[in-house]
Amino acid sequence: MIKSSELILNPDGSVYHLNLKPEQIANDIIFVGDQNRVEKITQFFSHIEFSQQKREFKTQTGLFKGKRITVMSTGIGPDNIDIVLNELDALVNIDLETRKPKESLTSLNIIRIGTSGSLQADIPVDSFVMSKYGLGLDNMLRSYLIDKVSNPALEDAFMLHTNWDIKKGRPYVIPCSEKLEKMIESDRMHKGITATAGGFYGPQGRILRLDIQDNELNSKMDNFNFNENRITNLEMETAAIYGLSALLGHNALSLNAIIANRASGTFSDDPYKAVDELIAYTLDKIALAK
Ligand code: R1P
Repeated sequence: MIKSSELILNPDGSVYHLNLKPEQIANDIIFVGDQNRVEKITQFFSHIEFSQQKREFKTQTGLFKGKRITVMSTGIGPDNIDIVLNELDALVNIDLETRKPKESLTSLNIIRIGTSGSLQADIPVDSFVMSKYGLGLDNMLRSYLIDKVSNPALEDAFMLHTNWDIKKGRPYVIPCSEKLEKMIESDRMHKGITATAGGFYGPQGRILRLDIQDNELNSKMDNFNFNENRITNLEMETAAIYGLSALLGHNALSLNAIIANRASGTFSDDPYKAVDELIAYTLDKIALAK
């Protein structure tokens, strides 16, 4: 039995941060970072059966072209992903009455629709990136036993190429779900490794007033190549989503609208348009899937 200090439930029986009960979520789930992006997606639903928000975690479940989908905001960063994935998994794979893991486990399909900065000059603003791998620079996942899901060869190559300082912790690499990759891919998508940072400024090489540990990290990342996979973009959630999903038995795929190009120093004139297009693209692919 999992103690009430470890799996915290609210007085109504919902999980602590997400404020959700098992029947309120669908098997197909879309993650967004920004809580205001939830309704940009659910505005296209024919029916919304449920709406909830606690802190930055806003959830709506409804129907799109007959398919039941949950859309949920995760807020920013891998620490939030730890909360969201563990509580979502508890909703489907732990009996909240007995507080015991279920014998038969459920696999959720999780697709992130995010925004991100490209590291490659030829992946311009307003394009879409699908993350074949998540490269976690943030350490969150290292609190778990990850040897069965991580990719030491790719991690070692990255550390060697960038002369990575191990004081920052060992990066981890986790692949996407091949099932979701096949469902969503098309010529419209750039594909590659998405680096996930544990912060927005220093951890992504942005210098305002503070010196950073490695000024050259972004340029070293942009010419890293491992078996024809290069690092396409930099954001703050993908590797953590891939890692916890792989460990817990869920399928995950991360899609990002590129709103900044760090190589050319440009920012989209209309970042919302690219996000809107990625939303329409993804919803149609989910609706078409069996
Ligand atoms: C930073 O501004 C946030 O934007 C990106 C980053 O990953 C980070 O969460 O994604 P979202 O737009 O999905 O939040």
